[in-house]
Amino acid sequence: MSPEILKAAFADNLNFAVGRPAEIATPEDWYQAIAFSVRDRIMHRWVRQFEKRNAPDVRQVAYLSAEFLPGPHLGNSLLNLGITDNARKALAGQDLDLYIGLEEEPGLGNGGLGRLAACYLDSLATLCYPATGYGIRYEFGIFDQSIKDGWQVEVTDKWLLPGNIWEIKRPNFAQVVKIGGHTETYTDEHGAFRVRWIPDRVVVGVPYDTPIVGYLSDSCVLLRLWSAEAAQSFDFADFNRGDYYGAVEEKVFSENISKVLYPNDEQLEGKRLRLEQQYFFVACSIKDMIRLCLRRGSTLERFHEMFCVQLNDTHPAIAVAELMRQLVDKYAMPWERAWDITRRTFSYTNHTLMPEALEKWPLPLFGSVLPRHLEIIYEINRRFLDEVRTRFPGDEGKIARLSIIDESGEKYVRMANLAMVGSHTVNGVAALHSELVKTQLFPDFHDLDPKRFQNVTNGVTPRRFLGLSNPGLTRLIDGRIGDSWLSNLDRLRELEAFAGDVGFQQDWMRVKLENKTRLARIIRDRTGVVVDPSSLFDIQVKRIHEYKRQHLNVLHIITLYQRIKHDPRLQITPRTFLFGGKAAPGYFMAKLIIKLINSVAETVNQDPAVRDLIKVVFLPDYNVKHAQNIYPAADLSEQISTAGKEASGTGNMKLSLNGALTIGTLDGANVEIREEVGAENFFLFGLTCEQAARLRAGGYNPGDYCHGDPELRGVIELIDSGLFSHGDRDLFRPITAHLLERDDYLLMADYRPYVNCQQEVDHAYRDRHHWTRMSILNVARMGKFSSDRAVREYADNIWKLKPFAPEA
Ligand code: CR1
Repeated sequence: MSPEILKAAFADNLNFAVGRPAEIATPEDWYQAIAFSVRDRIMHRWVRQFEKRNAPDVRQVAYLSAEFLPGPHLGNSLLNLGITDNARKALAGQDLDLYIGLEEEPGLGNGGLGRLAACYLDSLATLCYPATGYGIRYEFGIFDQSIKDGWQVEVTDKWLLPGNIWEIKRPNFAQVVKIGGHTETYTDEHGAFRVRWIPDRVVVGVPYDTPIVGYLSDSCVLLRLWSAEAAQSFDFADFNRGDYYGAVEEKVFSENISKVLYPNDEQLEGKRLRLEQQYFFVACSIKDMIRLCLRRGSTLERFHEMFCVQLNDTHPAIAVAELMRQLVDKYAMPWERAWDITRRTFSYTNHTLMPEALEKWPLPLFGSVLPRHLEIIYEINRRFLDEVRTRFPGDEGKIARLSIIDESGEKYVRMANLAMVGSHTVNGVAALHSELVKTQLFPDFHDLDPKRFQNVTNGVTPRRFLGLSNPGLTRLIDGRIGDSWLSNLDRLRELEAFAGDVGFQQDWMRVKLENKTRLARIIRDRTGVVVDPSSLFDIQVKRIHEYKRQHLNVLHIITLYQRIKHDPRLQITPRTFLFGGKAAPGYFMAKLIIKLINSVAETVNQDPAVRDLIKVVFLPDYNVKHAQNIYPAADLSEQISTAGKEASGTGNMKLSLNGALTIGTLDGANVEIREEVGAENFFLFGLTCEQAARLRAGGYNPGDYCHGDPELRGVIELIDSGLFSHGDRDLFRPITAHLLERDDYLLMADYRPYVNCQQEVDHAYRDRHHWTRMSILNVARMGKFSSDRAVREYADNIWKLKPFAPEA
């Protein structure tokens, strides 16, 4: 697409879609004109694909996810369409990056799980797989984070306020969803015994479609997000009776369902509204698939041949019961046949072993929202447990553990068990995690049917996280190995040949320094802290969680601070410690960790004795947009979770892909990253998962580690002294007390190995050529962690899905 054509398109859209004369157009107007022009081109591909997509033999994947975190669309769509340079030319003299930067991102996810879903859509589109991502169009996404006096403050995310150019409302495909009420039995016209559900509320789900274009692929996938609307805007019956406000209230009540994303990451929120959200988007999506299936002239007998449905964690697991309800209650299919179709349709990805994340719903709550589904679940469970009993007669313990209903105390519906029973395949998200899914999480299901268990190690899209975010490095790589690596990441391996090339190393260092300089400017503008771009950028960005151990990083910072204070002539590698991440609003310890980071930052950054050797920064409001500025500037990637706790991690992949070296534990995908890049190019420390388990089993006493290590004791005492809290000795006591008394995440045990490993990092960074060689090798060996590889594995091994056209 030539610059001239784009120029005309921008002018047309400024005129016709935005309605502003060029002379007075603001940057926001220009952003809109460009976005409309890009959307036009995406829509053109979407329409062109219509026939292919709707051919009778095309099977497609529906990716059901309560969260999608795509990031701003404009920059990525320009890149994927291959028109960034021409758009720049078309704008002759205007700043395209400024316009790109104006876009609000759809923050419809918490962290890794939602971002993974977005990476998979990018790869599905790029690889020409027929796919739809189904989710919720939250009016308010994940809160914006600001920092006041060191504390996190949550601000409502009003992402829709400026309007959203990328979505198209499709009222004609709206679906009605029932909620609450009771069930009745009746006999149908053939004399068969049937059940009907009389709800006490109905809401309408209206889909908003965002087409996602693949990288240079001519192909699109759809992100279809459901928004809740009142069944009728005004209930005129009430209105006529004079209950005007009652009618409006009902409307507000219905629209609540898609109002706000629950801001918990790996923490169950057992609220009625959350269950309603889950059911709402699942019911709309299943009905949408049934509609498409029938429209394409197929019968529901073939539903599983037309659709495979991936459950992104247990949030959409109610889909198992909903498909059964549709097939049995609405379409009068015999139970056995419906169950066979259901089992062939679903597969389930587990994303966490954290017990507090495993979803379960109190039975009374579940029954009051979904009375018919509860009955269906009882029946699924009865048949399933009968089977189990024949295989393991008399093993009541096993039966209790496998049951979808937890009856050990207060009764619950276990969503993971429902997902397991209703799926043909379950997978974990990294090799280690998938093993733990078998041995720790679902050992009884594994005994029952080991073939059902698979692993698909996560991946990330190199388009957004290298091509778009790191243009400097992209150009440098292009210059050596050509540009086809963005769609074939294994080709990065050709960079190995240049790892020792001094000229290439210098270019590599120059690009890194440019990226760090840019980030330093952002840090100064957003926090006022001045950091030195030539210092080692040590970065930990991710949700704040005790198992991710941001506070272990802080213990290291205080250790260095203490050493510098004790020895005024100490020479260490100057470092900038950068943190970013949100804490769940109700997670006290995580919020206190943010306060601790900011308090240590305040003290350390201002102390002249530190001689600027270390700087500590907490960059507020970590999101996809900010992440894109941070990854390219990282020297060191902190992946320091307690072994066995991080299912995979994906930030670890993005940082490594941008040339950061990792300091990390043998956890999640770190294990495979280390295997790929080579142990000599990875800073490993800490307990393994088995060692951690043994330590806990033997009666772990964290206090012993502290007392046996004077430096560690000094660090804890310094926190407790009030030095970082204006004399308040109690402020951080919940953290230090927990570390000394319980230390669930084994910081005390891992402290010394971590600090020693950091010393190796310090030394290694002084040899810049060697460091740069390691950095190049990290990038060269990241091929495995492309989401293209992951999506192909899902397609080949789980979905049995074929791309539209054979790949070139
Ligand atoms: C895991 O904690 C993983 C992502 C994506 C998260 C993280 O290690 O990379 O999923 N889990 O698979 C999660 O959000 C609800 O669970």
